[in-house]
Amino acid sequence: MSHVLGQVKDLREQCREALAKIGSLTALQEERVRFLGKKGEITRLLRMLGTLSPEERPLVGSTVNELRDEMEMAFDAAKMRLEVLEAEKEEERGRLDVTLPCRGRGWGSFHPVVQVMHEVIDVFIGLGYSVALGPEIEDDFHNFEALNIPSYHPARDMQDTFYVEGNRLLRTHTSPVQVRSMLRWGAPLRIICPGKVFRRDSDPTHSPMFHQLEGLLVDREVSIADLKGSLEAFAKAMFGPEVKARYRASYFPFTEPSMEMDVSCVACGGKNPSCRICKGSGWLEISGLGMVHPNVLRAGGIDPTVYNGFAWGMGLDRIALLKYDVRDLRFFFDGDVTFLSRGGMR
Ligand code: 2NM
Repeated sequence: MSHVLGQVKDLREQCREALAKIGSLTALQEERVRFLGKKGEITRLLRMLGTLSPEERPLVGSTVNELRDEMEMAFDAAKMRLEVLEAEKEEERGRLDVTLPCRGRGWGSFHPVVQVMHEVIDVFIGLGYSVALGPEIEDDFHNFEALNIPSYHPARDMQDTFYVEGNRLLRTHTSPVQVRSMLRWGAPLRIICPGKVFRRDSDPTHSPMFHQLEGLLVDREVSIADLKGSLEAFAKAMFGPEVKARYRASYFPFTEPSMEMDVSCVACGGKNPSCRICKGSGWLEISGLGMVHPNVLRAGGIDPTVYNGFAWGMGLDRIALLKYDVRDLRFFFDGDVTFLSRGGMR
C-alpha cells in the first residue's frame, strides 16, 4: 500500500479531531485553510501524486479527492452548526429579562412646609373652620388700615414692607384675607387663611417670603375660653395629646387683649436643659392670638356691639423647622431636591 494512502488515513483522523474541538467561526476558517487551503494538507497530498508510479496514481488520486470532498462537506456542516450557535448566543445577549427589578425613578413629594400646611388645615377643618384665600399683592387698606395699624406704625415702613408699583404692596400677613372675608360673608364666620407672606428680612430664622396660617372666628358672645379650646385642640392634634400650653401677655394692633401661646417642647418635653429645639426653656412659641379689636370688626362691616371674635396667627415654616429639626429656614427655599426629599420628609 502506498505511503500516501497512510497519510490520507492520518489526515482524515486529524481533520475529524480538529473539527470536534472547533468552537467559533474564526477558528473554523483557520482550520479550513490548514486542511483545504492552497498551501494546505490536501494540496500537499495532491502534489505527492507526481512521485507515485502510474499504476498507483489513479487509486490514490481518487482517495485524496474523496477525502477533500468529505472534508469540504464536514467543514460546510460545521459552519452551519456554528452559525446557528452564534446567532443563538447573540440573541441571548440582546434578550430583555422582564423579571429583573427596574431602576426606580423616585417619587415626587410635597414640600415640607406644604405638608405642615395640610396637616394644620386638616385639624381646623375638623374643628369646623373653612379655608379662605386671597391675593398676595394687596393694598394699604386691607393689609394695614382695616387691621387697626395706624399710618405711623413701624410695620408700614419701607424697611419692613415690599412696596410695588401703583400704591400696592406684598401682603405682610394673611390678615387682609380675613378683612376681605368679613366684608364678603359677614358674621358669623369661622375661617383659616393659609398662604405666602412677605417681609424685608433675611437671616437664618427669617426668609423674605414665608408661610402663615391665620384663623378668625366671629360670633355672638365668643370668649377667650373658646379661643383656648380651638388652639389647644390644634396643639394636641399636631404635637400629641401630652402637649401642654401656656399663654403670655403680648400686643398686636388688631387684637385686644393679645397673647402668645407656647407649647411644651416637642423634642424634650422640657426635660433637657441643653435641648437644641427649645434652648433649654422647655417651651416653644407657636402662635400669637387675641380677641379681635372692635375697630377691625367695624372695618370688616361687622357691628362690634352685636358680635365679637378671636383671631390667631402662626408661622408654618417655623413649625416645619421645629418638626424636621432644620437649622436654617432658608434651606426650605433653596430648591435643593436632596434636602427637600430627605428621610422623614416624605
Ligand atoms: C396674629 C396674632 C393675633 C389676626 C387678627 C386677624 C384679624 F384679621 F381678624 F384681625 N387676623 N389675624 C392675628 C391676631 C394674627 O398673628 C401673629
